[in-house]
Amino acid sequence: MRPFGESPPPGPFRREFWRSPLRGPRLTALLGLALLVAVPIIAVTGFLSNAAYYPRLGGNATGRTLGPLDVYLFSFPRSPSWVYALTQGLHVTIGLGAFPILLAKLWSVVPRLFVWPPFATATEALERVSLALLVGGALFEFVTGILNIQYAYLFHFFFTPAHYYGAWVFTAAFLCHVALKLPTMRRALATRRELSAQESSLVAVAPATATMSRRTLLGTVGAGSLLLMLQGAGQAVGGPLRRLAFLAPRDHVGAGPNGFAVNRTAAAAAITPQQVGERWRLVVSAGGRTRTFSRRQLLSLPLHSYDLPIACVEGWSTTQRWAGVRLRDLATIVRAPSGATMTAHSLATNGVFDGATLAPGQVDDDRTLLALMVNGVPLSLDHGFPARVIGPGLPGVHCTKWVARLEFEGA
Ligand SMILES: Nc1nc2c(c(=O)[nH]1)N[C@H]1C(S)=C(S)[C@@H](COP(=O)(O)O)O[C@H]1N2
Ligand SMILES: [Mo]
Repeated sequence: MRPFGESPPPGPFRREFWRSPLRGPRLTALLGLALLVAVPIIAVTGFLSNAAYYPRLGGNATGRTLGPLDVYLFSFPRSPSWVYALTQGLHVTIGLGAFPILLAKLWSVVPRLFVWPPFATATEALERVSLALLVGGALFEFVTGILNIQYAYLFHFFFTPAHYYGAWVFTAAFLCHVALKLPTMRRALATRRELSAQESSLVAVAPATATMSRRTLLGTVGAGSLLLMLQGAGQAVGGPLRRLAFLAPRDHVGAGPNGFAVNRTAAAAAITPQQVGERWRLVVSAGGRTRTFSRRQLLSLPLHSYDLPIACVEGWSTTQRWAGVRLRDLATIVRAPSGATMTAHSLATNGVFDGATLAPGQVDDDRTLLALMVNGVPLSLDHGFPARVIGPGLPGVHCTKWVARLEFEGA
């Protein structure tokens, strides 16, 4: 069977089309090595993030039904309380830093994507498909991830499952690719000699004059990567380092003790002063039992305070001192069964994260609070007044603001 003609069509399928003298196995291998370090960190922290979100609990699945790939063999840890800020900070920071390297790597091998004939044997066809999954998967993961940082859940129901299942495709294709290419990479890194166009299909057959050196190219990619990582780290670590986050999409809103980053403002959530005024009540329920609290009644319960981060999936984080009632204490008041989950419902109803379910371990943790105060003053409306959920190791999406109702459900 010969589905393709012997000679390639004019254009990118001809080797002479690709003229940069910078391309070569060594450049590709160096960029590949950098990705070989970065991608496993990004992948592992990404899968951890999915586990941290507990999508197996109904209230967290953002509308999707769980599939066979939703395997969770462990509960996400809660100590240290910044564990999720760390894993997700790494995911986003290293992901941002890896993006220029990925683009440079794709550029360095782009002639390979246009080989002629596209495939001659079934094995070659299979290899092309795996390459398409690798390149497509990588671009899809990076582009959706980066867009999500800027447009927090722009895709709403789409982002979480798409980024998650895309990650499986990308990870599988990446593992195959590494297994196939590791020897080539090692060989290329071991040989100092420039290879000829006959020896490597990455080398141009009719090279143009160089407009920059390979060193300049690597330096530029490295500097871009470093800059993105510094800005990512500024967001992830917060505090004074936040100044580094020159692309930070989350601004400070408010001043004084409430002057720290806000993802979703009260205005965006369409919270009205009447909803959170004197007539606001918290409804706590377990089984058929229901108790109602005013904010004053909540403030008269034992209050506890802890330094805890809000750590968003978008990679930014901010640690503040929160004070409020332990969820555990509220569970006791309504006689929730031990091992109960807790679902928070917000006054806001126009967002994707106007509620979330916490797992039993998170509910029982001393440090998981229905926060009423922050840094010694009442929460500002933008930070979730009258009450918000906060706890150790929780992804930001679990820290429901403007809470109206807490529902404990038996084990
Ligand atoms: N009611 C409500 N609470 C919410 C959200 C929301 O959209 N609605 N967003 C969550 C997300 S994704 C994060 S990261 C944190 C951010 O807290 P902040 O908006 O105070 O910065 O709030 C969480 N609480
Ligand atoms: Mo978030």
